[in-house]
Amino acid sequence: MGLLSIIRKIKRKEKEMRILMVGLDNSGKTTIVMKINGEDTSVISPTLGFNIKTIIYEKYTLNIWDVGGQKTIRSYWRNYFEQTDGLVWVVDSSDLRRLDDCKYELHNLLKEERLSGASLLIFANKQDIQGSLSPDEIAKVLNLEAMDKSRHWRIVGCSAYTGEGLLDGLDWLVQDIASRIYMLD
Ligand code: G3D
Repeated sequence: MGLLSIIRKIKRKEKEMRILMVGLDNSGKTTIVMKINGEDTSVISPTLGFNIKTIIYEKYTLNIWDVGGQKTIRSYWRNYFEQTDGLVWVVDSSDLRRLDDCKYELHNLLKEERLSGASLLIFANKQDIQGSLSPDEIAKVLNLEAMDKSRHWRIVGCSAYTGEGLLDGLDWLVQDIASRIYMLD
């Protein structure tokens, strides 16, 4: 048995999921992870490298990798792709100026072979800010319908400040991954 198969087997046994949080810098990735984890979100510093948080959700252990999104470090995202079960793409729905950049980076990421089987949750974050685009509007601007038909994806509006939408999104992601990986349970 190869090493990869052994790792997969252990992972299945421990009901672990590896989730990668990406998106442009300042979209709210770190705040979302902190809010889900019940931490104080009033003091947040930019993610320069990456943070890993382990969260127990229902009967699953989620290893969430929050990777910095600054332009200069986006080329390092590929170092984190291996064994990713779920991808969370976070959008700042109030940052209309950078939506083109956001669309380009997302579609670029989705070309990656190693992420082809990952479920994709798009968080249209910062819905609490007046003038933010709705999830439907974000879906149009990002041209999500153009994605490969085999991709499991969903867009959910949320606010990392109020917590609105976060559990809805996370729940869909975990159930979708579970239905693929743990379908024999
Ligand atoms: P990042 O990890 O994607 O780079 P951060 O983003 O989590 O560091 O958040 C970037 C800024 O956006 C932070 O503000 C944070 O408080 C704010 N933010 C994150 N989510 C929300 C949200 O849902 N609503 C609002 N209004 N703001 C949000 P600062 O001022 O620290 O730069």
